[in-house]
Amino acid sequence: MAVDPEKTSPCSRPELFDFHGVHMTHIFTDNWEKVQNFQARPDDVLITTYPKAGTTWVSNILDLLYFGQTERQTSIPIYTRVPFLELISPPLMIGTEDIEQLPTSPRLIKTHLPVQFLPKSFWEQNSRIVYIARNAKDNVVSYFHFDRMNKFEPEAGDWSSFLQRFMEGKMVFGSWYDHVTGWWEKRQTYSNLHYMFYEDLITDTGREIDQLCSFLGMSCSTEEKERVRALTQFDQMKNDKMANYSTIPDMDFTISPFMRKGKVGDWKNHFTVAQNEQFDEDYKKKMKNPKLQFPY
Ligand code: PPS
Repeated sequence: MAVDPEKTSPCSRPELFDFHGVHMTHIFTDNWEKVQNFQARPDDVLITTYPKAGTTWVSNILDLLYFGQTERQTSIPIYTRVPFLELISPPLMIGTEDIEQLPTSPRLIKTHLPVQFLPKSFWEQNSRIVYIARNAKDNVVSYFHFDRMNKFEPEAGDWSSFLQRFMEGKMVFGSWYDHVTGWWEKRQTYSNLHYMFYEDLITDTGREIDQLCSFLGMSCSTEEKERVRALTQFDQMKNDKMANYSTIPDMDFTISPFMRKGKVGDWKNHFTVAQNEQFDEDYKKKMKNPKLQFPY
């Protein structure tokens, strides 16, 4: 597949377009054929989220649980240890190729794909999938600051127009509402899917690590789990060059750091009362499944 270098220039931000009913940018669709034909393995572990829901945190937890604290953690950035399946930004990052080159077993793989776009081999191979969901209000705030600082994202614009676009699902990877609901409902037919919440990770990281270990069939000692918990606390990761994305030149940390606040409830510093009322009203119409509840 030929890649137009113009389109991948970090100087020009990519445009959003409708891709099979989901808003996307070309850096996540240019490699579509290879993504769709990707060959998953039965022991692959897929870390799946809507953007900004805790992917990096859980990636780091799983990487430490599986491979321990070795030179790997101190010398290889998290985005190389856990490649991003659908990302294509040649020559540095081509998710499908980066995964093929992983020396580890299992392979830890990151994706933001909505459930209907996941390559079918993951289902066929019955690979383990960890899905992390984050409440919509904190999620949109985190996404806003990310789009301000990341030249690989469309322009963020101002906060109120960004919030409007979020409610309309005109974000890269589409509608938050469809994403979290689609993956939630998939649990009914696919049992190898562990659905967890960012807010629970904040409240009791140790308990969530326990649950991850049992889902992954791992027997980790209490000391081991405690070490992983401590190593993946927000301040620890914020200062860890191999986990905090500071090695990516197209992210401007003077605008906003990747590890920004790491909290539940920061939305209260962004939403006006009117925005909050409008958001809640719209939310009720879109989120019809009473079992899928988020702490705000
Ligand atoms: S991405 O770009 O989609 O992969 O981003 P993602 O990693 O999913 O989400 C980034 C947000 O997760 C926060 N984060 C953490 N919070 C608490 N503890 C730890 N260890 C941690 N690591 C990452 C990060 O700060 C982003 O949230 P905000 O609200 O912007 O701070």
